[in-house]
Amino acid sequence: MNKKMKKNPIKVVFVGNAGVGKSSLITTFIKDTHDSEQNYQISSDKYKKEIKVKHNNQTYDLLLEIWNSAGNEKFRNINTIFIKNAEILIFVYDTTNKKSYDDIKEFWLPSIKKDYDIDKMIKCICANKTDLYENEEVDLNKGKQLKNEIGAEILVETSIKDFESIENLFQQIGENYITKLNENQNVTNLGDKEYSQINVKNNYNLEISEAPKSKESCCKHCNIF
Ligand SMILES: Nc1nc2c(ncn2[C@@H]2O[C@H](COP(=O)(O)OP(=O)(O)OP(=O)(O)O)[C@@H](O)[C@H]2O)c(=O)[nH]1
Ligand SMILES: [Mg+2]
Repeated sequence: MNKKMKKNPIKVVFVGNAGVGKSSLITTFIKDTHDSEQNYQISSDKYKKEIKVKHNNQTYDLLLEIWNSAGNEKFRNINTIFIKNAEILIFVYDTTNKKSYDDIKEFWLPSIKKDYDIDKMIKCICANKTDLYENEEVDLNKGKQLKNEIGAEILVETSIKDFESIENLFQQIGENYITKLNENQNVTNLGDKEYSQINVKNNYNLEISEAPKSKESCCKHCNIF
């Protein structure tokens, strides 16, 4: 099966207070290792990662461009610049730190909403550090409450000590992305449709301008096997 090079990655941005584990989650996922030192970041950095997502008996190959950001208050005001063109927003809080949870609603959401229409983005709440349950300050019910309040599509619990939980985070966002893409195009199976003449500009900033010659490629973000 031919696997084509992905040209236009899906932009995923991590936000959340300093120390909640954004860098750890990303680097663990990318490299399968993590830095146990807590280092405050002074700028954002990005990573690319290809993931496979199963949906309706098909496997989609998605290329993610994962943007990390700095949670430290000194650098917060520059953070939202990196939200531009984001398709997926991941709000991370530390389950052992109530303030990091509260700040999603009190700081991160309003700051981002000021400049961007977040209704057009897939929103994911990530409750991190679940391995530290003895020090838990924010339980899962609070996570569910937040999910409803901000209209997030996804809520996941993660721990850098549990690689599967991080894989699950990325699977969930990938699945949600594909589902939304299907809904937006009002089709049930991308691979079975002819896309010639269709030029869809959907909420996720996707453009399908060319019909795939075979059933391998459905849009500029993904390939179907
Ligand atoms: N036990 C445990 N520690 C974690 C987890 N995730 C992150 N940490 C630790 O928490 C600390 C902060 O993690 P970082 O990844 O640097 O946090 P950050 O959100 O990137 O912070 P800033 O870059 O300052 O915004 C580090 O010491 C990590 O090892 C987790 O799931 N469990
Ligand atoms: Mg960091």
